[in-house]
Amino acid sequence: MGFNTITYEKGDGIAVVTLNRPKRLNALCDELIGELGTVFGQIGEDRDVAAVIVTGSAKAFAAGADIKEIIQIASPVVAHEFGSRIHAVFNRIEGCPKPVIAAVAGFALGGGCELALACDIRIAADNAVFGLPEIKLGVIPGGGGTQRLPRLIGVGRAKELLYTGDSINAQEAHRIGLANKVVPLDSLMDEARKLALKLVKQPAFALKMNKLAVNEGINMDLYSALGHESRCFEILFSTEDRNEGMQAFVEKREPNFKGS
Ligand code: CO8
Repeated sequence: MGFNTITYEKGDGIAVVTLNRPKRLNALCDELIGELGTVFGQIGEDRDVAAVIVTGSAKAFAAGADIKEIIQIASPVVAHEFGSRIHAVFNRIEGCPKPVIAAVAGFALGGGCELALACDIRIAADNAVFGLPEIKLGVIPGGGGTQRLPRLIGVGRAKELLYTGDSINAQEAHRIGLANKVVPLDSLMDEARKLALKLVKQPAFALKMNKLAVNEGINMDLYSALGHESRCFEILFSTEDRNEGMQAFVEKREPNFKGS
């Protein structure tokens, strides 16, 4: 399927989704949001894909929602429709049954930062800039920023970023836990692929249960979440990969996981 605002390629079990509106710093226009939703629908069902990388072309990951589009929103009703659509797409990315790595170079602002937050792991190039500047536009983040950021880095630090709208560099993002690691710009995609390849080799269903345990458990109280973890743990004792993993350990050899 052809796309206008993103590019999509896959190989070695890895899908790479590249935001591609370089003249607008990959601002998330309506068409791009729709295409992201479509491609993640395909990725979710594609058995050839075991890990995903989301990145941006040119000098940005994404500089936020397309302000030249959202300036046209004239009522809370339309804003609600827009926000619901964003949430549906970002929730689809967060809920993707495969691990999703954000490879962030340059600006990840507003909706761009929120997109990175919907991914499982964020690798930042040393030129990355993160921020939620919506307050400076007279609004607040509408793509999950007020919810996913505090869950990731803590309420106090998140409020400082949300209230000031200040941007932070890659090192600061790493220090506060927003970025998992910082790498030189020219090795960003190599690092993201290296991590993705490592994940491709993991037992796929166990990886999926890991993701479910974390993503669903984080929205529960502790004891419900521990029960949820138990169910995810128990079901893995019916898989061939569990037999293979433990047998390989006993036989002192590398496991050969099949994803079943
Ligand atoms: N929307 C539309 N166009 C943009 C955006 C944007 N978010 N960001 C940059 N552009 C355009 C610029 O207008 C410019 O186009 P033109 O040459 O035609 O004027 C081109 O991209 C290059 O940008 P700059 O010349 O400004 O580049 P600089 O390197 O000087 O500055 C900045 C880069 C600092 C990133 C600057 O462009 C900037 O501040 N951009 C806006 C950042 C921002 O406020 N983002 C938040 C947007 S609101 C939001 O995300 C709400 C989220 C709600 C839900 C989630 C939606 C997906």
